[in-house]
Amino acid sequence: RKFKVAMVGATGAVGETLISILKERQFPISEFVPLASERSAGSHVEFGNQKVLVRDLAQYDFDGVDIAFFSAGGSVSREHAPRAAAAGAVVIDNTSEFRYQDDIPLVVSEVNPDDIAGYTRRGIIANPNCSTMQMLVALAPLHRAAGITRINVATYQSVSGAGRSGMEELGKQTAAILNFQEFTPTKFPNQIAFNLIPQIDAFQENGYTKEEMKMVWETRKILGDASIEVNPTAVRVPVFYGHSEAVHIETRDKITADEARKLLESAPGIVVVDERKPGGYPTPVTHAAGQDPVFVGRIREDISHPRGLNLWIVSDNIRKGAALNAVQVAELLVKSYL
Ligand code: A2P
Ligand code: 11C
Repeated sequence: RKFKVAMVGATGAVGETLISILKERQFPISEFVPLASERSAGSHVEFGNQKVLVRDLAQYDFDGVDIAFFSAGGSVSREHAPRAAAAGAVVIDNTSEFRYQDDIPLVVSEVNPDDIAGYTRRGIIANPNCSTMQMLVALAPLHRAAGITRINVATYQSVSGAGRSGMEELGKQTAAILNFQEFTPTKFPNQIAFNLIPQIDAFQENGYTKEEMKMVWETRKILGDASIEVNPTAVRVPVFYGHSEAVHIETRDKITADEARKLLESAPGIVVVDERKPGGYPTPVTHAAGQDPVFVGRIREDISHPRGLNLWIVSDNIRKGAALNAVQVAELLVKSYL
């Protein structure tokens, strides 16, 4: 069977990658409907060797659509995802709009695929935030083996997480600085070229940012364990594609670096790059950008804690962090449920 697939945000950074991953993985599509705002309606996107007309989401009726991917921001999902679901589509939503609602499944394909079954309640499946996604692909096997009790994490997040305009801002600022020109930051709250910014998304009342709290809420929901403590600091860095994370875990049972390395080497979706020599670790540019796996390196026991372990986790935030996981969820959905 083939499926009618709609894509809200088809002209954006995640949408573009969603299209190429659907094609790469030969997702069974009978009809593809790209949707965006009225700004892009009437333009075309490339779908394999076809050019497909982009339609205005606000005017579009989802009747007959089987699967609808949403990657156009939370407010767009809030308004339009429920009407797509009411029309009979299963929505796979890339925004944070529905993630924290109890009757909405939040799924990492390698970690909690069985939670997809809950899609029948609202017709919506939420895709986690990129920084949570790659962290949990790597931590779930360790959690199953040794019981993670606490996670300390500092992220190094690329500008593509902020969409096309984030990438444009890094490119333009870099060019301006190298040409001794003035500029004013617009997308990010500070200069991002040749700099880094310890703020992603809005500050919350507790002094953490929303990006940081997403990692707390989503980790507990996906691992199904509300007792896990998560202490994140999220930082934007001048990298185009690929988020990196310095992660420190504390476990109930002791796990050695060798045991962890073995577990990760045989876990799905992970490539271990962990040689203790110059260059023997993953970086966003040399390993992750444009690739599917979550790369893990710098695996070592914590010299300050008897049951502590350190890891360095790198992945393409647009692929596994968003588009790839959404397609993997769609694949599981059509295989077992539709
Ligand atoms: P548009 O091309 O019409 O602006 P990115 O994350 O790279 O910034 O991309 C955002 C995506 O979300 C784009 O495809 C954009 O389409 C789409 N989008 C933004 N606002 C809306 C809206 N109000 N209705 C439909 N699509 C929207
Ligand atoms: C970033 N993580 O890197 C954000 C982007 O909740 O899906 C994704 C926001 C989300 O800026």
